[in-house]
Amino acid sequence: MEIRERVGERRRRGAGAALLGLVLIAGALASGGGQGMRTEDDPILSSRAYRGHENDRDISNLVRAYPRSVGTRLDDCQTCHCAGEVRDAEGQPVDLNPCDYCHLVVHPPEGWAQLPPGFAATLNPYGRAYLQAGRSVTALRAIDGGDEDGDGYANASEIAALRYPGDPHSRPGQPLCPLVTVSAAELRALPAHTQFGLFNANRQQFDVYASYTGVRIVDLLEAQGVDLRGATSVEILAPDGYARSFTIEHITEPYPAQRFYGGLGVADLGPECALVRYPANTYAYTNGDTIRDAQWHLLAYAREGLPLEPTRPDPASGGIVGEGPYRNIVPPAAAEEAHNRPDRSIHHEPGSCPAPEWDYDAHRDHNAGSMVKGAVIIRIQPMPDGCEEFDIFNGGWAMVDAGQILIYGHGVSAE
Ligand SMILES: [Ca+2]
Ligand SMILES: [Ca+2]
Ligand SMILES: [Ca+2]
Repeated sequence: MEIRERVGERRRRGAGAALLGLVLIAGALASGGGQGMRTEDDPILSSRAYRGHENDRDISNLVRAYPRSVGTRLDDCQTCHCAGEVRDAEGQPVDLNPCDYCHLVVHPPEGWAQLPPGFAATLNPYGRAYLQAGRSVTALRAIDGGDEDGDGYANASEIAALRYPGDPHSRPGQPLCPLVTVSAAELRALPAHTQFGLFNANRQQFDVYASYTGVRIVDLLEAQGVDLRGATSVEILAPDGYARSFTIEHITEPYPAQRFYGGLGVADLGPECALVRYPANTYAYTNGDTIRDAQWHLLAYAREGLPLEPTRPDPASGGIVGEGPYRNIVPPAAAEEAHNRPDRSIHHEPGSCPAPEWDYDAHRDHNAGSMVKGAVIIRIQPMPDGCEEFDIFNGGWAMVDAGQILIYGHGVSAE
């Protein structure tokens, strides 16, 4: 499922710009590695665990100019990059967070319109000023006194208060937006739902069938008194900066029934040509069977009946390991059933294996990427005016450790 927010009327919110996905973009604020201790003599480097940018130049400049920003919410791409609205293949407006918006420059979806024409178009006013001033530590200092986003606060004042200098909805002195905290015990007290289904990956050799247990997100929101009337999207965020956006329908309505596709594992096609990993228990389904479980957007806490391994940063790879304590489960949802089947990796040479009908197909719903490992925040757009959102970069990993979920945004009242 791609990120889609079919919304008639929307406003660009500061918090909307805070939605972060994986970031691959040259020239974007880059991710550093690890969160080790540093000494006076060490160069100040970004603390972001997620690696993916071409280089660390811009984020290193920011944290050198403003050492207190290391490891804060400012130590990230959205300090200089903006969200954006585009049109999907059906002409519907789609609101994208800064990462997904910037990715369109490299990976423009077929038939989409109003895409950013280049990286420069993905910069917010602060990012543009930095670029124009020379894209250096000196450049950042030179624009210290400016108010690029026009919210009445100088860039340096905003940065000192850990607010976004390129986003007028983020301002020093704002209170935290109303939020609710859901404990592990509270989550497990809600009705549990188990569903078996497909994880279709783009790049990995293997797609996976697995059984996840958790709480339907719609049930979780209802139990917390969240009023979804007027909401324009629901976003799932993790502390490593990964986030995905979903339409309200993706939360409140069931997904299409799934079929089971057997005979695609190593035992069937050999180690080179196999494309699916099956769990020990496949519930006696045979190829083509309809899976009995109703398919919903879940917040899962168990896989094959076992608690999910907590997510943690892996400095060696720059990525993460684990997937828990919570992960949102998003079933395939293409309109055509044939697009909800597994396929081989995008890196697989087409036609080089038997059963080429299972070779990579861009039309299939590669739903695995929509499932956020280490999900700790459910944010509902549009964000209310005049308040600041929770700082996931400082507080997110502690929530992973505690097994907590935070919910905030549109329709959320304080606890
Ligand atoms: Ca400002
Ligand atoms: Ca601001
Ligand atoms: Ca696949």
